[in-house]
Amino acid sequence: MNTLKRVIQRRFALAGALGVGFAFGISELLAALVRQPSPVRAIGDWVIDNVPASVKDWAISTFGVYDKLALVLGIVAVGLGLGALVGLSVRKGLVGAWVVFGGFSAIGALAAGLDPVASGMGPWLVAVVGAVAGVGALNWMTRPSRDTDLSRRVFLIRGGSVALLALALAGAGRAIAGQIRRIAAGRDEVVLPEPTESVAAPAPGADLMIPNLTPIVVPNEDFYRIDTALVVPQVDIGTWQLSVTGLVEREYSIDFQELLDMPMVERYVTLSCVSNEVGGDLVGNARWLGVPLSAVLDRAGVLPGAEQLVGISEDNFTVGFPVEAAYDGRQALVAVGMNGEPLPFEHGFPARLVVSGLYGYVSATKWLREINLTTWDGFNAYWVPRGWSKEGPIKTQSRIDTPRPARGVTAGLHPVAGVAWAPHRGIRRVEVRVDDGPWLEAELSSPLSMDTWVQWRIDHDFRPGRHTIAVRATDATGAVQDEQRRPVAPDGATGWHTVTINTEAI
Ligand SMILES: Nc1nc2c(c(=O)[nH]1)N[C@H]1C(S)=C(S)[C@@H](COP(=O)(O)O)O[C@H]1N2
Ligand SMILES: [Mo]
Repeated sequence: MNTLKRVIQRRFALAGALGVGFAFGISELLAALVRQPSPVRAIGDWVIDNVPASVKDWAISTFGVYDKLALVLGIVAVGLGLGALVGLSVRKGLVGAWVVFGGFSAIGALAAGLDPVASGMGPWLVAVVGAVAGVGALNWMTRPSRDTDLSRRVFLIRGGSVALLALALAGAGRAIAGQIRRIAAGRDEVVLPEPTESVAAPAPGADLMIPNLTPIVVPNEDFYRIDTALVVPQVDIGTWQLSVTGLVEREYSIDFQELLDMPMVERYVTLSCVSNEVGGDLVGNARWLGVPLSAVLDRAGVLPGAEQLVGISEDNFTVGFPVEAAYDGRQALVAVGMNGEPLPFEHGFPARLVVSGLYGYVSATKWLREINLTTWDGFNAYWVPRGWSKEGPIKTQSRIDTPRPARGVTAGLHPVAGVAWAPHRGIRRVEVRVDDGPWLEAELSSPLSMDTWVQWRIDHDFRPGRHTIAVRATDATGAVQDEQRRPVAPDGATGWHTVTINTEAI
């Protein structure tokens, strides 16, 4: 193939990719306007719900909190790649283009139809318009010279316009969708009630205030976020209802105001994700405002046969945990407030479950819609058939926050500090070892409660050179954190966190 021919081939491929980009852009905007899930979002949601657990572990460990962005970019890349192939065939006619654009749109519409927010033919409208617009754009970019050669000038002007327009449409679609839902949700209007039982503000010794040490209460914007939602559900509190169903004397539903009118308490509780690696940051501590779960259940009257409490979200995510967790004295809340504000959308507005001592995947339903009481065998929650343990008590863990190799450390006296948690058991002791030295007991922050993490610190005089620091915690029952390294699946990682640094002489 000569060079000119190759250049032209490339132009046709690019035109195909741009056509798909245009179809994506139009469908983002149209989906926002008619309030349907966009095809990219719907396909992403489908992928999230259907990938094997091993792929999900890989995605979280590779991309961390950017796993969803990576998925969206991946879907867009596949689309553009298919578009490029179509572009190469377009000189023989538009049949191939119709097949691929139509097929991709149909998949988008089918996936969107599975989404709880989809309505009727809405997803198909978005799909048809997207496909027609995509093929139309491809035709427009390539037609003037399809049977000759696609001239550079024509292609630059038309291809460039399509690219810009596609980006503008997609951007507008995202912005409008976000804005529409934000306003409709009514979060800005929520006034949280005063708790009947409030917690004291952290005493001076509750936060050791060491540079680079995680604060004892993590601000909402820094709090880790893990969920299966590609687009954060923004539930309208005007229509939101919480239902309590299943093995109860009287099922009931209440609206948001009725929930706010129930007795409110405030609790510090540390949440942790089962996917948190040893030393990882998928753990956080906040002050939650909410109704005790026991009060929500008592209003329905739990029947003796009820063993498992299933929390169901607006986006049909489910958790399941023993009903006793609502009654055995641990802090279990239907929470509406986080660190003094209504729950952020990312963290479950308008209401979520918070259960001390249980990993989030079995307990912490965000965007809560229904609490269903059933038997232990009666239901498997979302992650159970995906290979995760049916019960998920949080394992005792500790983490070194400072020093860390990335920050570079000079020789001399430095604080060694971090956090340790064993929610609802509490932390009795944290020990630190540098190199082959003895285990030294660390100073602990005064705990906010037995449901929260503590900070710990020792000071160590580092000689120049390579040092390995290890930490281990002992919970209030006297059990020492498990030394054996185990992966996060199926029920949470174990092992001691170690950090190796190179200190340099000053
Ligand atoms: N609706 C919904 N709730 C959910 C999840 C989810 O995927 N969907 N993930 C759970 C998991 S695995 C964890 S670790 C916590 C995380 O809560 P956060 O994002 O507020 O930190 O939410 C839980 N609640
Ligand atoms: Mo999690």
